[in-house]
Amino acid sequence: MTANAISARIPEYVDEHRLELTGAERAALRTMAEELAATASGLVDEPGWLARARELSCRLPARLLDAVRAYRHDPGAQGTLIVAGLPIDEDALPDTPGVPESVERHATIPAATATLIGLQLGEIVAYREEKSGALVQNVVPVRGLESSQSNAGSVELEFHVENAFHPCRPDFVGLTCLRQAQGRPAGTLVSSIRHALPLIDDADREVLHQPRFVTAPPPSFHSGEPTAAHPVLDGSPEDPNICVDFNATVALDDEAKQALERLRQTLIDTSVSVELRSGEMVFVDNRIVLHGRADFTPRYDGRDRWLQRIFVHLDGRRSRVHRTRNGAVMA
Ligand SMILES: O=C(O)CCC(=O)C(=O)O
Ligand SMILES: [Fe+2]
Repeated sequence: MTANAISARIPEYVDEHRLELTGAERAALRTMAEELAATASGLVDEPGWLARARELSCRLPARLLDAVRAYRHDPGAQGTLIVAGLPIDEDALPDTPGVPESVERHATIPAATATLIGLQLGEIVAYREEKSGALVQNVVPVRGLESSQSNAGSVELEFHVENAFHPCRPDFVGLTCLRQAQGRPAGTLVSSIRHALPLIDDADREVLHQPRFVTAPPPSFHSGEPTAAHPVLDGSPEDPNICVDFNATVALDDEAKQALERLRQTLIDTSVSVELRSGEMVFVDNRIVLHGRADFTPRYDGRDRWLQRIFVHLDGRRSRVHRTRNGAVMA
């Protein structure tokens, strides 16, 4: 099917939300991030710091607020929001961390910037059982974990919905690029069910809407139980949500297995590579978009690919039962 035939069959969504900040907007954002870096305690995970970040986030540049609001209203066909021109100075960064489970506890300019934007999209959350519950997590290659199906690996990372097994998985995943991979770019791969759906036949859609799949926690989680049987597609048949991790979801019968394999292939065929450069950030709508990563070759020389990740929920009340003392971390 040609691209035109595909677009004729899907509703008219914005395809990709994208904003390039002007020099003046970048300077304004830098001033806010610097103020936050100097706000006690200077620690991202501390409730007082986060409260100040939430206040300041209301004063982001107007075009950025507009872009975030439009994306929240409707994430578009590709389900991504890309913001370019963030105040990140690659030459001023320390070496790319190389240790397992690395997180950013300090209110650095990149961490503060992502937090400010994320707090306008929704509520920033984390999971105690993953990366010690830090709100800003480093996505870096780790020596010895090359073949791991986690963000510490460097082999191709299978398409997944983030924490697909979890009843309160993120609504959005935000990835900020501090440092691009050396040599060949290592793209974050995204694939939207809104692009893939027209290519899935009716029989497969019906199977995928039935609770014939089970999903286990990803390797980054220290504990957690596999789900009960769940559907992969859910909600509106013409614009469904998707919940699957091709490294962690298994079909419970042969027919479901075949439908799942065809879905995987269709999502690969309709995927897009987002090759972030330093100072660019992408949000993926984790309800309609799967993400993964191309393979790459780390050098472990302090100049490797370095992203930072945040998770965003739209409805804090829904996760309240998992969050102790009404904090940001789910138990
Ligand atoms: O490295 C990437 O581009 C994405 C990795 C990933 O899936 C994640 O950090 O959740
Ligand atoms: Fe992921």
